[in-house]
Amino acid sequence: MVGRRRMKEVNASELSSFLVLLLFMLCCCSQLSAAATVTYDHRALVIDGSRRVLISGSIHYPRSTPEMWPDLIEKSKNGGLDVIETYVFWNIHEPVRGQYDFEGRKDLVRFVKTVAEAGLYVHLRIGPYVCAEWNYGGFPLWLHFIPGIKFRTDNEPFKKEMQRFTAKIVDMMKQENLYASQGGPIILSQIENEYGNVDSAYGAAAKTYINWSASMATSLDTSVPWVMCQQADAPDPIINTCNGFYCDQFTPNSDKKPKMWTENWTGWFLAFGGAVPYRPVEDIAFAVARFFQRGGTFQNYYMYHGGTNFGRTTGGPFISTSYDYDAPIDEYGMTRQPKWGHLRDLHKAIKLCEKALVATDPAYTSLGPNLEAHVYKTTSGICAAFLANIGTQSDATVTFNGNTYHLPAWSVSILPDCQNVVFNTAQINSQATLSATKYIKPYSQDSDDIPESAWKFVKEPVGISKSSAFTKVGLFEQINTTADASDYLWYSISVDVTGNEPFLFSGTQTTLQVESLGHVLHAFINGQLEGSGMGNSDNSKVTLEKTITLIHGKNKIDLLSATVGLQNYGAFFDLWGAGITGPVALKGQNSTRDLSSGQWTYQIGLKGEDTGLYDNSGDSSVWLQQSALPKNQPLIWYMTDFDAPEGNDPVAIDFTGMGKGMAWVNGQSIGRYWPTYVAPQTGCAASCNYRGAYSSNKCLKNCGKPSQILYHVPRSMIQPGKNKLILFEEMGGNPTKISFATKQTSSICGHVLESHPAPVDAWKTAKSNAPILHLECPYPNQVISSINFASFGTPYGTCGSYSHGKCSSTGALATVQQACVGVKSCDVEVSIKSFGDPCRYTIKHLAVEAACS
Ligand SMILES: *[C@@H]1O[C@H](CO)[C@@H](O)[C@H](O)[C@H]1NC(C)=O
Ligand SMILES: *[C@@H]1O[C@H](CO)[C@@H](O)[C@H](O)[C@H]1NC(C)=O
Ligand SMILES: *[C@@H]1O[C@H](CO)[C@@H](O)[C@H](O)[C@H]1NC(C)=O
Ligand SMILES: CC(=O)N[C@H]1CO[C@H](CO)[C@@H](O)[C@@H]1O
Repeated sequence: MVGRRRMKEVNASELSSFLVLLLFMLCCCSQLSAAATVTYDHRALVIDGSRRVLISGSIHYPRSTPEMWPDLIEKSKNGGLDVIETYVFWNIHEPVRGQYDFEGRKDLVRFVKTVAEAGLYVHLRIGPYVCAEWNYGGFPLWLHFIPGIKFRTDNEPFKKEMQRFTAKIVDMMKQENLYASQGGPIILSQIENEYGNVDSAYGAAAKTYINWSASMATSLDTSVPWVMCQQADAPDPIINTCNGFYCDQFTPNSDKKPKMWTENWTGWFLAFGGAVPYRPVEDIAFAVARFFQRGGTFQNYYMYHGGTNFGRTTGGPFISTSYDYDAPIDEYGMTRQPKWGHLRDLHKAIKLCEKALVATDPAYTSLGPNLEAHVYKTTSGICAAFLANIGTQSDATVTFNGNTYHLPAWSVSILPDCQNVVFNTAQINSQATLSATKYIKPYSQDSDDIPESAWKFVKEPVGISKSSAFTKVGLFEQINTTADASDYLWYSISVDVTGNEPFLFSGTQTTLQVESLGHVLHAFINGQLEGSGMGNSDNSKVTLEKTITLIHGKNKIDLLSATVGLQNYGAFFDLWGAGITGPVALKGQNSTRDLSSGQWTYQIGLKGEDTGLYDNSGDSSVWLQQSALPKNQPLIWYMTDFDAPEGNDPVAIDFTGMGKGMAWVNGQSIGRYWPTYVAPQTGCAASCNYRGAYSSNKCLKNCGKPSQILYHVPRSMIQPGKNKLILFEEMGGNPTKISFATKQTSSICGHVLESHPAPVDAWKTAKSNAPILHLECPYPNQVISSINFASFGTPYGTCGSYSHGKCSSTGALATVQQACVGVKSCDVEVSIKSFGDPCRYTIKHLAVEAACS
């Protein structure tokens, strides 16, 4: 309307500049409409003719919900990412050959568009082998049954399917105009995945397969570069890239390709039965800074948000349902602090160096043993420097360009003007947070637990109960038999006993011996659970030996074998077996009866899986409600209603009391639960020294405790009012012990030394050089309500447990209260100017703990 009224008065030239402006605004407001060319040279990816320093992070779309995506991507953008990387998960998109599914969490196009709307780029790693701790590495199970197929090698049936799916995804992206050349966000794509780690096992065919993969991908004509990670011999024009905890020593296989890091592990994945791995942020920041110090221009965090393995998507065996990964955004979508903030500060510091980084290769000078300077300096005088102390023991003072700098051990300082330090990887300025798990009442306002009377149940029959069961001679491998249609396979046989059999001792006792490839085994004799066994993520095999008592006459032996995620990594991982391959025997003192080649009856899956118990879609009259709810008995389905938790905080279920099984909320699987699988007692340390090379078992916590007790229920799975929770309990548990919780940030903390650099934001604009302690409430409508601790001097401890040291300024609490209480965020200068000097000649620090409400 405004436009039309003005139109009368404007002349032609004004009109045309108005139109140009309009066009310009349209192009800038939506990344989807600005076409860009993407190429590369030896320094960097080149977008529209400019070399770029790009920070990327992995978010796997099916590991969260479409409702979570915008917030996760916004937090990634605020954390300083330019690119979101995701794999494409073939097996969820094509569960049956030729039948595609791109709905809900599988809506790849929506995910890519959500990233574009935030103004970020996408690195689409199609694979289609993805590893990713994902079931069967992302391959659909039906692939295994194609005659003559051999995975990931020069095999026609395999190549045909791989090409078909890759082309399908590329076409889909093209149709939606999602490639950069079409104005979309995709600037990079990946074919295959870490094949170089295993290719020697595939012999000469590996070489021809990789050449074929490269030319197949290139022929799809995406107009953006392709990469292969961990593939030293990636043929031109494919860029070979590095994956690992550190990639600074990596060089690409051609001086025409840039140094790119496609997987930097921000933490590590959790397995059922394992302790919880974490990676200190000082070490990740060190690894990233070292990468850019030594010539890198593109790096990706694996994972930036790990998320959840819903349903039966975990790889394995034994990958847990949580895929939190100790990532900068936690499983629930909350920023993990100070990891997220410290890396954000690092990204800002690196971006301040971008002009110098893209202009030239670094020049290296040694500043002493373990002390390195890399300088990016252009002829026009732009200069950026990275100073590193790669020693693990002692801090150092170095002289560089005539100035002296303090370099803590295992740290990098970034100098965007070759003079002033804006960031040191070991000096954290950003705030920490303490997150709390708040237990809530899920049922009614007067009851803490869901009362026993609110539970209904159905007993899953022991042994064969389905008409589709079949009998065969001998023991069959499980995955070949079930095609992974279910975790479960029953192996049943009956044995007649007269009492005189040589495999009996003391009456009708005998030893049942079962050997299984795993992953979990339950042995029932005449309907009773007699023993269970399970493997672990290192060795999935199970051996069960158990003295049992048989009866005269016919004895039923029902063995239930369960998988916990199919193998996703290693040469020929697709041929790993599972299930009971024998022997199965009854052993007496002198004589053994081998049942392995007997007549076995097989049942794939549970009866309740067939009749729709998990989403209550079948006959609801089968659910029983009795005064005595069966507890601690195997093979029970449970159902109850719960109230939608108030508010918007992320929701978790605490499965304390349960054994092992699967849970569904309103018909959607939130994954396998297994709170009884406890991590080993040893291997954890009270604290983890970030100095020195990291490895996946260096920093572990939670030893002797359940690997996973809390399970994420995304808000979008919960409806207002009543909600249905259904469980299948395999081993035995007490569902009345289950509790509900929400995840919250309970405190925010800062701990900054007066020797830290000033905030990177204040570069060149700050009035003083002093570092700043910045506090900010996590939610939009909150303000800082109280300061629970403040000390300037030598306080010690961590967020939630700070204590005053020998030296402490008396007015610190009042000063911080004055600056912070009642506002959403505050900045406090960490210097004697603000606090006075409680102890001269000592380096002082400010520690603050605050609450928001
Ligand atoms: C693979 O391609 C490279 C060039 O890209 C060539 O040198 C090599 O001989 C090829 N290898 C095979 C086994 O075809
Ligand atoms: C599965 O079946 C295929 C084809 O029948 C066979 O080659 C393979 O060895 C079987 N796998 C296992 C683990 O038994
Ligand atoms: C088993 O062997 C031992 C010694 O060889 C013998 O004494 C015993 O009677 C045998 N038991 C059975 C049940 O055959
Ligand atoms: C070589 C190696 O261990 N690669 C792993 C890197 O990390 C990703 C994600 O955890 C795994 O999928 C790879 O197997």
